Amino acid sequence: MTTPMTTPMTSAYSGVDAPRIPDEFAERYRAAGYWRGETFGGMLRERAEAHPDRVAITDGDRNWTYGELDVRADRLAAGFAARGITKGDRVVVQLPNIAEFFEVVFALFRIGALPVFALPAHRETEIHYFCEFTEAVAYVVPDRLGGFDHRDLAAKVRAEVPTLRDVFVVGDPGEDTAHTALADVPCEPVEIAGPAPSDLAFLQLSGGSTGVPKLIPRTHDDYMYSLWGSNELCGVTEESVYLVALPAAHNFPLSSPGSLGLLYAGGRVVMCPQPDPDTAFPIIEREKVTITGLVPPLALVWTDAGRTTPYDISSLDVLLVGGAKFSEAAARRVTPALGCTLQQVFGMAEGLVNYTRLDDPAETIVTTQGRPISPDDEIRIVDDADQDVPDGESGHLLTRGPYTIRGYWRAPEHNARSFTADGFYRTGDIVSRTPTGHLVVEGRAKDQINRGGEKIAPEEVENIILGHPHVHDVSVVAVPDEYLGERTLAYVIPREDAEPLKPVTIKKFVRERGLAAFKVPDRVEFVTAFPQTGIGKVSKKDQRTSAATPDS
Ligand code: OOB
Repeated sequence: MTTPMTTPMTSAYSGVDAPRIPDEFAERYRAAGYWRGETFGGMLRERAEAHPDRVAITDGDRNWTYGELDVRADRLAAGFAARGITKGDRVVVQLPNIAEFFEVVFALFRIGALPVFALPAHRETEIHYFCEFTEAVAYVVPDRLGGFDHRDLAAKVRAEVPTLRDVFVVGDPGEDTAHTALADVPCEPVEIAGPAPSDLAFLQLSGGSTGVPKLIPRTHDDYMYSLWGSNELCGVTEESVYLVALPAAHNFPLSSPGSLGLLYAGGRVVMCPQPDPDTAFPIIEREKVTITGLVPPLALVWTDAGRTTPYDISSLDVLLVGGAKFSEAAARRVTPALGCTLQQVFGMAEGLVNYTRLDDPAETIVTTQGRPISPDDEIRIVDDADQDVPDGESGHLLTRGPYTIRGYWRAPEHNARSFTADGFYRTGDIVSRTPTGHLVVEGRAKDQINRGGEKIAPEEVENIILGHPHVHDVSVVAVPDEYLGERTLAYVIPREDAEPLKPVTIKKFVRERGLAAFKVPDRVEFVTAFPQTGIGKVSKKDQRTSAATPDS
């Protein structure tokens, strides 16, 4: 076995690929104690040394202790390094909720290579883009998932993206390399120059409102603060047991406080393969889960099931709900049905996370989306001209702070629009603030659809549909939906000489182009023209209104 010697580098992330938090702010955040100078690799090592035999990850019948996870991450880091993966390299990771997710990402963290967190639902269009845009050197996949063969997808993408040297498979590798084979290869101990705390740790995906998802560069320092800051507000201790019910790679189950928060606290992370109550409730009973996070549609399903479930879910203390607006009526039902405290969370992969506090009055918990983690999270609520609105009024939410990015990765033009000159991130959310400083999400200014917490950039779907030979024009909008909050509707203008089109033809076309299933329009309607705004742009507002009106 090899144990990589990890020597933390002092050279910090230079900021060539994305604007970094300016030095004067970084100094302030360090002096305030937010940035503790830790790295993910070092954090795991410390926990493993402090309590090697405590269980870190439970996945079915498998229980990996902190000691075991640490050794596994080391071995795999040595294997990755032996394949030429080095600090700063990008590796697209697309794994489901399995223990190996942590083995892989901690191995990459140790090296200082950057995981690019793809979701299991992503397909060829997205994966090709992530690999090509980040010039990824490797792609880590499961063998098959839900009837889909990720090795076939990997083979296609590898043929198209020259930088992609390796595909590593968790499971049956087929013609690629098993991740276990990597860890088994005997090799000389390798000297790995690990990352510095101010270096990038990974690239997270933005929900996006443009044709392609933007990549979010997070550093060890800043992300680690969001973890321990969340732990304090969510009551996480080494006794806590967190259920990863949402896709593990998403920012919410990863860090709010999520699996990484739990590992930071020395608690236990339990993997849940599917988030439905029939799968999750028996796991909660068996593993005595104390805390988990859900998007609103799932919270509704859990609340309904909780009233009559035969399983004992009384260990559950805290249910976090976020990712999309949780209606007040639904929020009121959580505690009576599930017997736990509701904590609303309004966060974003770009940084800022707001929580209702566990000891907030019940009314605050059900009517607001919480307040920021940090006293140094700066919040501005402004009108269309960037002027601050009076307290209590709605406006655009701008934010800057110790764990919010100053720019996307390799996207200078987009950054000029998404950030103010003095570094505030334009969240695209419309909010108001209560006298206690709690935020209430009132709406959204960005052209994005929030389908039960899954974000869809209409432009990305429109670009695909425009590729259909019989389509003249298309506009994708949100339609209100009782269960998901919003669903998607594609208004399509067929070409004049087109063969008659059916909704199913368009949906099939989008699916075949290799887009995640949640982005396939729920409804397709054919029209002869789009409503226009005064200056001749497509009026999505009018389209949304007519879509929301029955029998329009
Ligand atoms: C979370 O992160 P993202 O990056 O997938 O999406 C961020 C966006 C926000 O800008 C907002 O538009 C929406 O999702 N959102 C909410 C919300 N939480 C997120 N809108 C209304 N109410 C809420 N409670 O979704 C995310 C990241 C960390 C923790 C929780 C959620």
